[in-house]
Amino acid sequence: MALLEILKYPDPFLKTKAKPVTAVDDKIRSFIADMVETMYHARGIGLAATQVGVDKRVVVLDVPDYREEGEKPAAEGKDRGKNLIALINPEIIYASGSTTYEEGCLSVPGFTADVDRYSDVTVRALDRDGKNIEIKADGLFAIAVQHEIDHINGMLFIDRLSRLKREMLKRKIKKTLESERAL
Ligand code: QAP
Ligand code: CO
Repeated sequence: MALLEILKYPDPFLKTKAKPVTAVDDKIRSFIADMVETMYHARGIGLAATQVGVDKRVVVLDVPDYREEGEKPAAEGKDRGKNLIALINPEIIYASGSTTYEEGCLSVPGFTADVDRYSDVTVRALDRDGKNIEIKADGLFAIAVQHEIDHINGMLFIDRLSRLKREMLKRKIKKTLESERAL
């Protein structure tokens, strides 16, 4: 097990469209274990391979069932591991409805924005054993799955905002990064 380095916006690797996994073997399972460890260490609820500099279609998620209003979306304490899932080569095969949620991202730490997405999705993927699975998702889990699949397609939540909001947020991030560098 090992902690991996999480790439931060504007790292150009985050724009990579990741390649499908061709064999679900021990090497992939070991990488998934490292991703899970890294996600928990960073107190996230989802992490995609692209975020740790790996060009593979793999995501891990552990989305808690219940959160207090305004609480950070971390899977903590007894909830940790309860909803843990790894998805290999995930694909959205059905989507409906719409929802808006204030999203954050481990690759854009400290910033959030309201993002519009489907409220309900069905995802087809391979699990850690290479078995075909199909998952119906709603609520925060549906949002998280779409957010992570965006990552392996080279997209950040910032890219889902209207042009004006996107430019405003990018400017804010740039200014913050510049002031941090000046320290
Ligand atoms: C993706 O995001 C997500 O800025 C996972 O300071 C986002 O785990 C799924 C995090 C929204 C569903 C809804 C972000 C932790 C974690 C931060 C995360 C931070 C600390 C983000
Ligand atoms: Co993210």
